[in-house]
Amino acid sequence: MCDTCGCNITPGNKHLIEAGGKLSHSADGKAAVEVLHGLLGENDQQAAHNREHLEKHGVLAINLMSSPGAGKTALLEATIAAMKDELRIAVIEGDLETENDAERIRAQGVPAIQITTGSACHLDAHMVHDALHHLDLAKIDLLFIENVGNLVCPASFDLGQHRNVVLLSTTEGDDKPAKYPVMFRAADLLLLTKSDLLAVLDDFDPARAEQHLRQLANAAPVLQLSARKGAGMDAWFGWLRAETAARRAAARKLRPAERFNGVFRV
Ligand SMILES: Nc1nc2c(ncn2[C@@H]2O[C@H](COP(=O)(O)OP(=O)(O)OP(=O)(O)O)[C@@H](O)[C@H]2O)c(=O)[nH]1
Ligand SMILES: [Zn+2]
Ligand SMILES: [Zn+2]
Ligand SMILES: [Zn+2]
Repeated sequence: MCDTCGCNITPGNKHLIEAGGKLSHSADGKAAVEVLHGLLGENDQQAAHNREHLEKHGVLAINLMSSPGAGKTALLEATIAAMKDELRIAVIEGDLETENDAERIRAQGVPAIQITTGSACHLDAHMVHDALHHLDLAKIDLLFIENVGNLVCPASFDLGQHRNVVLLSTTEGDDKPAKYPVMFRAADLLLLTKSDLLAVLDDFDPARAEQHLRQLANAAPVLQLSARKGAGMDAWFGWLRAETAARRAAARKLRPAERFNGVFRV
């Protein structure tokens, strides 16, 4: 749970601690600690339920995380433009206040559900669940969840996703994995974004960024790309193709057992 900044309570889960809610307590310190642990448990259960929804339909869900402005929405725009005829894509957008990112995605012609988190600096599984019920999962192959721009809290909340993709832009410094280890340890893929700016930035070394990731014992692939200029995007598309195909194959394996509902189990 987010032990770091006390932002555990979100518009998605606050019904659990309000009067009559499952975790409502008197306000002494011990109760507060119990409530926070309770919220963590509830989040994980909700995330498992979200994953069931997704897996039933063979949807691959990717949690995109980065600091603010690292290029998540720009990456999504370029990815949708290139791949929307090949994969059925939808997006859940997390932001503190505005609907701007969802509007940018809708302009690409795919469904986008905006979650405004208010003061919470991350998405949690309850907020994502509400958004899932606004999407027709039977018509989606690939669901991107753009988390709130923040290198700390989002890494602590399971949303029910299958993969974490973390973006690190060339303008941020190559030592970010060392400074924000929880986030970078969780990465299944690291994207070094805005590679077009490497030519003018003399202090970002992609090899050093990768070295910092390896020092966290994370063997995830590292790709360099520019959503603006298109460089390196093919490797990212290839990764997406492989991951969506694997998810569909896993869903096909599940289906026969479900269809027979145990009656013909041998
Ligand atoms: N030079 C360059 N600029 C980029 C690239 N990708 C994004 N940008 C710029 O970086 C800024 C932030 O991009 P966004 O895509 O909005 O970043 P974000 O991560 O979605 O931001 P938040 O949702 O606020 O966290 C914008 O001015 C983009 O035009 C890139 O590949 N190269
Ligand atoms: Zn927080
Ligand atoms: Zn964005
Ligand atoms: Zn549900």
